[in-house]
Amino acid sequence: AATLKERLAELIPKELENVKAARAEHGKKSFGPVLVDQLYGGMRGLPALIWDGSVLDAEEGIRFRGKTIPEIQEALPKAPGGQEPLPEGLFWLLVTGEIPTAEQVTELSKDWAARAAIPDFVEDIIDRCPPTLHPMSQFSMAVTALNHNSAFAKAYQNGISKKEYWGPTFEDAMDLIAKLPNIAGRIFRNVYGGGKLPAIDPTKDYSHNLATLLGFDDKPGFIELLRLYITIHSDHEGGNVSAHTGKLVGSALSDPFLAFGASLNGLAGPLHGLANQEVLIWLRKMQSKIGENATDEAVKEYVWSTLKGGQVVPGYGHAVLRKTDPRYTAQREFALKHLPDDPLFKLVAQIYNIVPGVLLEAGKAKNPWPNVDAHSGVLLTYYGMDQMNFYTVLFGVSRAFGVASQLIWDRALGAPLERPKSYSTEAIKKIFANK
Ligand code: CMX
Repeated sequence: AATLKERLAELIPKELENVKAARAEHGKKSFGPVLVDQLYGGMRGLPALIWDGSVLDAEEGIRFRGKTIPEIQEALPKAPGGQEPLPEGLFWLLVTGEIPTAEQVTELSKDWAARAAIPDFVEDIIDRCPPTLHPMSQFSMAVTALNHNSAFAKAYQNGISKKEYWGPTFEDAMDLIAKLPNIAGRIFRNVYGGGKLPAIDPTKDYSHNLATLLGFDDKPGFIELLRLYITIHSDHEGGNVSAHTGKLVGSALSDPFLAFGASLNGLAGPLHGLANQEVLIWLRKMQSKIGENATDEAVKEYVWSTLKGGQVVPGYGHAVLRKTDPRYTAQREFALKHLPDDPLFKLVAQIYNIVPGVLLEAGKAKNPWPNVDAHSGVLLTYYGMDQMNFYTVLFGVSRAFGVASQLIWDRALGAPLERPKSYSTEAIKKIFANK
């Protein structure tokens, strides 16, 4: 069977033709008007990017290469005895658009295990961070420092031809993903204790190894959770802050480590990936204020007090989605299967029945439904990971899968430097003075 790189080499010439044909047929067609409001409004809804791994529908949620979350849960290879898809298979799907065989997935697990070691100086950088430095800042520094050994940066210095960019980008993308468990595990143990970092086991899958490095591999449920977690957090089309940042920085031909380091800094914001930490903090505050097993009325009042305090309800709302996030639903189903009686899960389920009504009544949020971040912390807490400010690191490990696969294609298809046009308010006033 072909390796991922061999399969890519076959697919790239076909995709170059496919893009050429699409541009020849549709290149001069208009997507409709651009409103001045969109320039001021965070470019919401502005068609602006090509992103092949996944497309987000406002009503239905994400599809990875055309497949919904339930469909990939069904179709992708599982670990022996496991029920959740292996993220290795999701990466193969994101890169090729094809479902891999079990054997191809096993080869990826082995390949990543073989690439997993991080340079000594990167270990030193992490070890020198004060434990008070947020894990996401440590994570981003370590990933950025991996640029030291970038195959792409080296090849570029040596004058590689544009046609060959994708080869070393692929190697960097694979190295990036492979090295994240060692980085995440090291940060976790430095910040929260847990002793010396164990070695990667080349016979185990990626999620199993990540669980081992974090110190949670004695819980089979946690390993299964990581497989699901990494799969569903991997990609959410191209316009979200972390994905778009990676693509933007990559478009300057910054290598995948520099590009993904930038993605992580965006993911670390509270309106984006940090929301999964914020949800748990918010839930804990609520419990300390109104107690456990609080009535619906008391919860409702607490939600209102958050809004009246000028704060957002973390884990709810979305810039694109207008229905419950299927990533939330997948995690809820996992909870119903593995921890139906967990008190914190019950609170999350109770909130699910209350927050949308309050947000609708408040009348501001365009989407009152929960997003991915409303649920993940509860599942991690159940298995003993209650270190909330580490949660976004796990989101980051996962997001590498989506960003890395798009970076490979951007270099394969010769994606240009991104450079949209900006205007000052003075310029806008002048342009539209008499219109
Ligand atoms: N709680 C309170 N107010 C909210 C809200 C929420 N959960 N979601 C939206 N609103 C408010 C916005 O703050 C905005 O208020 P202003 O008009 O005063 O600025 C108004 O409703 C309109 O916003 P919107 O168009 O519905 O939402 P945006 O596209 O601007 O923002 C998002 C989307 C996710 C940032 C927002 O819903 C939010 O802040 N949610 C809470 C944070 C969160 O869960 N983020 C994680 C998203 C998923 C992820 O990226 O990981």
